[in-house]
Amino acid sequence: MSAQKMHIDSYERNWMIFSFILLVLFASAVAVAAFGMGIQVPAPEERVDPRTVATDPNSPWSNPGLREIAPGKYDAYILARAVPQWEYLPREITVPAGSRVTFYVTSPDVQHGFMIQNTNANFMVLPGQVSKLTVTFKNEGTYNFICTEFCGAGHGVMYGAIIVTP
Ligand SMILES: [Cu+2]
Repeated sequence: MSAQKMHIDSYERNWMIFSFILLVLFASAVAVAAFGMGIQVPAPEERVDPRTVATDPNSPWSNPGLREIAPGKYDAYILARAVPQWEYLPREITVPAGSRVTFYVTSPDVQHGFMIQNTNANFMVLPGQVSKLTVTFKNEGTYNFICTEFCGAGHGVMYGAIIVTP
């Protein structure tokens, strides 16, 4: 007894082959972006209590700012807030060119955004959650960051800058 050969219409078979090629292409594109170009997806790092995150002395956001953890490597703790006024703390960060900065951003009140111009950093900042992303600043210059979520009357003045010195 021989196995019966299944009949597939050539039109249908060509579409199946085409879809399979597309799947392989998309998977390769994701692999190249992740491993070859080092593109990361912003991930929720940890949960925090938004009521105490800015005031608890054990919370790094009670004293937001830049910490050098190794030569050329920094952790930046940034608080995005709407109360008492719309702002980022700190509003300005200065690092030398070539620095690798890991941002840890959270909000004690409402939802904000965090987008650094001329980089691939663009993520949401949610109360109760820490958003983390690492950016390497190869070239000197001023990289403005802005809030990308409408967060109230002062949304338009919610911005800051990363100054990369030579
Ligand atoms: Cu905002």
